[in-house]
Amino acid sequence: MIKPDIIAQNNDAARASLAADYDALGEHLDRRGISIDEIKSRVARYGVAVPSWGVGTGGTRFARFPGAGEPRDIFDKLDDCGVIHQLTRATPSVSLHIPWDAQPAADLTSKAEEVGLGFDAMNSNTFQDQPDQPHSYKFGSLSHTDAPTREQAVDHNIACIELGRAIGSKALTIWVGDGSNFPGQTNFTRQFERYLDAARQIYAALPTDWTLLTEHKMYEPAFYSTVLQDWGSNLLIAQHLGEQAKCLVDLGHHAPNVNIEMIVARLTQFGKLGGFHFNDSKYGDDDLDTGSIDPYRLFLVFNELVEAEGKPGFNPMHMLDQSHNVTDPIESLMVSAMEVQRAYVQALLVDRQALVGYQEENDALMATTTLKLGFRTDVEPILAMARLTSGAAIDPVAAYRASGYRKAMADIRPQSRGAGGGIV
Ligand SMILES: [Mn+2]
Repeated sequence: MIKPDIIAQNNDAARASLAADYDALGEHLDRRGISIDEIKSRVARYGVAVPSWGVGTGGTRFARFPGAGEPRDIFDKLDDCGVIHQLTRATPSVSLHIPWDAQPAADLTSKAEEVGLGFDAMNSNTFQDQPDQPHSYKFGSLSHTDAPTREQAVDHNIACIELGRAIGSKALTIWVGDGSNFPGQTNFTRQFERYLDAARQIYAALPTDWTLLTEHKMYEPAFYSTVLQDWGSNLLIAQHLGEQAKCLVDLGHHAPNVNIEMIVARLTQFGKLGGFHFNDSKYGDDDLDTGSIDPYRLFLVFNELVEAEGKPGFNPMHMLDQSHNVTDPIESLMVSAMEVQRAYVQALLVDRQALVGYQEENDALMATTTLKLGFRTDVEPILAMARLTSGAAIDPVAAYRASGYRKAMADIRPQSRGAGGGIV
């Protein structure tokens, strides 16, 4: 973890200018009828989960260039996630990926407690073969033509639920790579039936206070068809399985230019929005840092989320899901968590009453201007003040760099090899 005096030094240097900026923004927002302190406390209560795999350096299918001091196991990963939360107070929980992070529940919970974190959704993995598994997922998992392979995939998901129960998780996220690479390779209908049958068995093992999240993705690793390729198929699954089944939306898992915020509205309208994987994308499932390419789209997604706040049963889970190939993952995750908070605050600033009025009057120009006013407001002083008052750093990246944490980890953790591609 970072020494408190490093954070204090960082904050002392910026405290006075932050106070001035916060007061100036407060006056401005006051004229718009908005209480800056109220917005600040809402953002201070907001958290986004960090994926355990996000703290390792990622790669592409061409290569992976390891960083210094990469985490060796889930306990190192929890240390890194603890640092992210310590400096930002924006990431109170970690989402585990099984079997990569499989360890005895007691060890996981005691380490999480030590670094001040909880556990978010469990993620199963049936897209790669594990050394000791009898059946291969080369041609699919939950939708495989072979019944024992499907059974193995179901059992793995149930094991994820059992471990999750023991560490206080409340959700299982299933993403499968099942699909086909050639027209004619699979029968779309029979493959989807097999998937639904397997998903029903997992759903039956779900504790009553859990949510089952299914995550659609348009393509990759299968390139001709994917069993769960779009939000329509995802909604069908969630409706088919029952009340506790909901859809997870990953911002990178759609065709370019798809109106994701409208998908969010549709799923919300029918009580089926279960959660998010935040990231950003230029072309496909690029897994770039949240807000790095299209912050306006992120804002528009949050506009729908804020619009739905308070709706009965509306409580989607929020998680980052990114791959950091050329940056220090801790820095990228801190910045991304703050970008998520930024979009949330900007959406909170939208004058919804005025917006409804312009929508009713079909005043397109004033409606879109009203929306954009939220996005155009520089809310950094609110985010920074929320961090300062909760004991985090005004400038988390500067404090992190000043701490020398990465160098210290590089001395302890051996350099990993760069061979092989693949995401983390
Ligand atoms: Mn995802």
